[in-house]
Amino acid sequence: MTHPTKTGPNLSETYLFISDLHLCACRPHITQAFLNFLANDATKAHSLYILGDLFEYWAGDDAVEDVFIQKVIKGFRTLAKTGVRIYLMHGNRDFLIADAFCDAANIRLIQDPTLLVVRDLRILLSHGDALCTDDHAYQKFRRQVRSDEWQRQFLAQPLAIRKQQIEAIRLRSEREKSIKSMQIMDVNSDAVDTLMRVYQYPDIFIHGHTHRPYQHQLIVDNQAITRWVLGDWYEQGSYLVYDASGFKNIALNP
Ligand code: LP5
Ligand code: MN
Repeated sequence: MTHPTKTGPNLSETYLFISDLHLCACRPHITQAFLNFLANDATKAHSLYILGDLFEYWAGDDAVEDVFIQKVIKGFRTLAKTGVRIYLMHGNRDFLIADAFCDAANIRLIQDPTLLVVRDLRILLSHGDALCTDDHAYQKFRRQVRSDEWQRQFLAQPLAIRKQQIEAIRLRSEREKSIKSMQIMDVNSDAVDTLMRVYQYPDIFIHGHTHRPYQHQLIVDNQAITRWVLGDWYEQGSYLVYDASGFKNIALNP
C-alpha cells in the first residue's frame, strides 16, 4: 500500500532499515557483505536503523576487544563520519549490547518499540520477538533473561563462562525450534493488533526476527497499516529503503 499524501517528492532524505544480520566471525562472507553495504549503499542514507540481531549473539560489551568486532566497529565509525545517523535496537540475540559498543561504533541505542516520525508518516519499529506470544517457552525465557537482576548476575561472570552458557542455550534453542510449528514461531496477529492500538495506528510497522520477509497489508479497527517484515542476512543481504518514491525492498548481490 502506498501513502501518496505522505511519501511525495518532498522527502529528500533516505531511510534504511535492516535486521537479523547475525554477524559472526564464522560467516566471513556476510561480514564482508555488511562492510560493503556500510561503505556503499548506506552512505546515501540520512539514517540507518538496525532492528535487532546485528550479531549472532552478544555475550557482553567486553567482547569489543575482539578482532572481528573491531572490524565491524570500524565500518560503523567510518559511516558515521560521513554524517549518516546509525540507530540500533536490541534483538533476542544481542540484547546485552550496551554503551561501550555503541559509543565505540558511534551508534545510538533505541528502545523496542520505537516510533519514528518522518514528515507526517508514522513508522513503528520493533525487533518482533515480543510479538511471538504463542511461543510460551521462548516468552518465559525472554522474561528471565531481560530482567536487570539476571543480567547483572550473568555479566558478573567471566566472558569465557558466559560464552559457554550461551552455546548451551543456542543448542537447546535449535533443538526446540526444530519441533515448534511455523505458526508458533510467527508473530501473533492479536499481539500485533494490540501494539498497533497502543501506538494509535502507525502508517507503517517494520520488524524482523521471523526471517519471513513480506509486505503485509493490515486493517486494524478500520485503519490501514502496512507491516514490513525484514529478511535475514544468512544467505544474502537485503534492506528496506524509504525515500521520495516510497518503500522498497532491495536485495544485495550475493
Ligand atoms: O534466535 P532464533 O530466531 O534462532 O530463536 C529465537 C528463540 N531463541 C533464542 C535463543 C537465541 O537464539 C540464542 C541465545 C542468544 C544469546 C543471548 C545472550 C544472553 C543469554 C545467555 C543465557 C545463558 O532467543 C527461540 C524462538 C525463536 O526465536 C522463534 O521466535 O522459538 O526460542 C527458543 O527456542 C527458546 C526455547 O524454547 C527455550 C530455551 C530455554 C532455555 C532455558 C535456559 C535456562 C537458563 C536461562 C538463564 C538463567
Ligand atoms: Mn531475532
